[in-house]
Amino acid sequence: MPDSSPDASPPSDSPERHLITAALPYANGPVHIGQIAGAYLPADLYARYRRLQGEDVAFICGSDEMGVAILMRALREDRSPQDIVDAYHPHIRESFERFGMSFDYYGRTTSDVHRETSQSFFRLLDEKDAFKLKTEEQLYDPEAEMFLADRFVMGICPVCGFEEAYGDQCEKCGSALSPTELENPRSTLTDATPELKETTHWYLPLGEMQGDLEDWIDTHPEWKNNVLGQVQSWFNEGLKDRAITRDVPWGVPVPPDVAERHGLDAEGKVIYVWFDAPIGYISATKEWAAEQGDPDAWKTYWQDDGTRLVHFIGKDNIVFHCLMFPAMLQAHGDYVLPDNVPANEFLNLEGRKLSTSRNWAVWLHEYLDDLGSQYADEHGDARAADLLRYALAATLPETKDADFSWDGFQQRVNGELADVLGNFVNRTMTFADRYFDGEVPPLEDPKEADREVLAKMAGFPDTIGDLYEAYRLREAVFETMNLARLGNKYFNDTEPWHTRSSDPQAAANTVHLCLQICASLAILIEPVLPDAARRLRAMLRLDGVRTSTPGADPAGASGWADAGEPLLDAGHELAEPDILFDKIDDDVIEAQIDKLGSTDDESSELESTDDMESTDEMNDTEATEPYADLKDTIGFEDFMEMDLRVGTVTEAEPVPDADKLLRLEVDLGFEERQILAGVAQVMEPDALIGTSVVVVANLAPKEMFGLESQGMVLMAEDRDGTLSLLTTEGEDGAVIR
Ligand code: B3M
Ligand code: ZN
Repeated sequence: MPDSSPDASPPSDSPERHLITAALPYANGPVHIGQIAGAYLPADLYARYRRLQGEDVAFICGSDEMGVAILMRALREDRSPQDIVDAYHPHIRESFERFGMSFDYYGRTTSDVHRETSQSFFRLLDEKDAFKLKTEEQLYDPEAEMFLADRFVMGICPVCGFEEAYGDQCEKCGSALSPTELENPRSTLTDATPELKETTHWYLPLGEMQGDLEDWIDTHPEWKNNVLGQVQSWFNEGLKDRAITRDVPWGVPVPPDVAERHGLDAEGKVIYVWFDAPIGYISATKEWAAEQGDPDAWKTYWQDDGTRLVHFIGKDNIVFHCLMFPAMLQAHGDYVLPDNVPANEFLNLEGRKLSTSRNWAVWLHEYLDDLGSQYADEHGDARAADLLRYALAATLPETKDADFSWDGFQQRVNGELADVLGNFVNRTMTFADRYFDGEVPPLEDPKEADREVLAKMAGFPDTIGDLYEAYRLREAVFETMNLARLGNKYFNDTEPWHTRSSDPQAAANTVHLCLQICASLAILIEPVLPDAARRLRAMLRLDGVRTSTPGADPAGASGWADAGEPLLDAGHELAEPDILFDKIDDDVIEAQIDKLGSTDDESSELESTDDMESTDEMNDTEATEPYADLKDTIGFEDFMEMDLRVGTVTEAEPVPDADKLLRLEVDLGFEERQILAGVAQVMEPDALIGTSVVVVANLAPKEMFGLESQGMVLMAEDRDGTLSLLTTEGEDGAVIR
């Protein structure tokens, strides 16, 4: 058996080879955020990170189209299983694409290559006498005239007592089960109490394979505790032989020649879906290799010791990826074994367990339809995807179950993406645009604070990279945002809006270094925010850097490791500043919360997505909130009475006891004003500093909460009460008319 330990890796100057898989979703329904947080987003973050490091990555996924889960849906809807997978496979693939999943290949297990690959695998193990054949009594539904495999039977879990355990697995405790182990079994087809009837099946003798599996698992003490814990408890119980064939009418057929070897008839027998599905990773890699014009390349990934095979899955798939599939690979002998299986726990939604039948779920395609359509440009999906990618990455259930809430989502977008990252990029770009002709100013005679920020920046790629490599993705993303936080703090501390006139070179140094931080961010944020990274690179005109999109690398490009060093030369011309993230309004959040728990079946929603959202929702807002009435006409002279000026906010802090007010110091060029503004609930004080605002400069002073407000800062108020600050590009003191 090939050795997959790290010492077998190629020398460090050649790129490491990574075969990264994400669990193959059953093509029997749309994808929801629980699955995204469990397997897909973590896999994508990791694959993108590895590509940015310049490593050799094959990122493989596809639809799981066999098995009882598909058949059940088909029977329920009175359609053929093929019909079901033909509808959902493209739907899921498209949702993933819109979400920015960067698979190198997305296959399907109904393909010919897959049938051939899984049948040969089965045949080879049979010829090696790796299986046992057992004739046993199994649960049979006399009404449906069918054996009750897997999900066709429900009952009480013998391990944890959960009452709705399936015949192949308890979704509560994760135990792999056999239908006959369930207490009080009943048919999910007819609700009948099953009878016992004799049949012959192939078994994977996991009991006998336990020793080899234990030896192998022992070589991986670095795996996550939640994964090792589950595996250990199965070892403690003692592994049981698992049937790997079924008497059901949908699946990869048991090859007739293999049945004949044993004097059996293959008719009506298929390979168990958990035997063929992981082989789906192999068949998809074959198809990918063929598509690349190098049909044998799949072997390098699967059979060469240097490969690091990593399976991203949810916790309910641990037993299959850590024991059953490795046992199959060991029995085969030609394959590498997984280097890691970083399984995640579950994601709850608004404090409750996700439930697809009760529609207590956020469906990926609906999220993208709803939030993506808010943007006018053709990148709406990608922009909306970034927000969800970030919010989910920040709450990944890596060590324990985690909760997704819409308020939390809004908080992450508004308070972190917009106020921290977006604000940093925007104030930097705006300053460069306004005061340095849109060019990178030179760095000269850096002061202590400048040298310090440069030194700190240098450490980020390694710190973040180490977290990715330890599969601590949530922390990796948090640490990435810390670079933007560092940028904001440095911008605030060095006060370029003051030094601009008092010490122009100091202001140039601040902007120079802030632009370098923006360039680093344009690389380091890409795993989690691929579209924002694209737009930030365009703003900076940052060319010649690697991207994490498959096959899109310019040769000799700089990548992850270079992000610690300055990437922009003095004099480099920048593009126009652009807002990286818009804030999410309350009504968008409320609409999403309203959707939860609605009784619509997700399948009918899938079919009606195109015509569904067109009129209703959009007209709704327009109908309910009237525009404010126009005020009486005034003369030109009346308007000219008002003295409106541009000013830059130089300080901002909360006003004690007043939850709506912030105390601002505003520089009007010719004088400083203290102004109280009712924006505390919409903006972070830090986010305001350095912003150019519109001030009513001749308004009579007014005292509030013991402080004098010397003017007013103008804001726009939407019909629903949402406030946004009016910003401008004029110089401080400029007259607005
Ligand atoms: N389709 C179960 C799931 O969707 C299964 C994963 C197969 S991975 C080889 O959770
Ligand atoms: Zn259980």
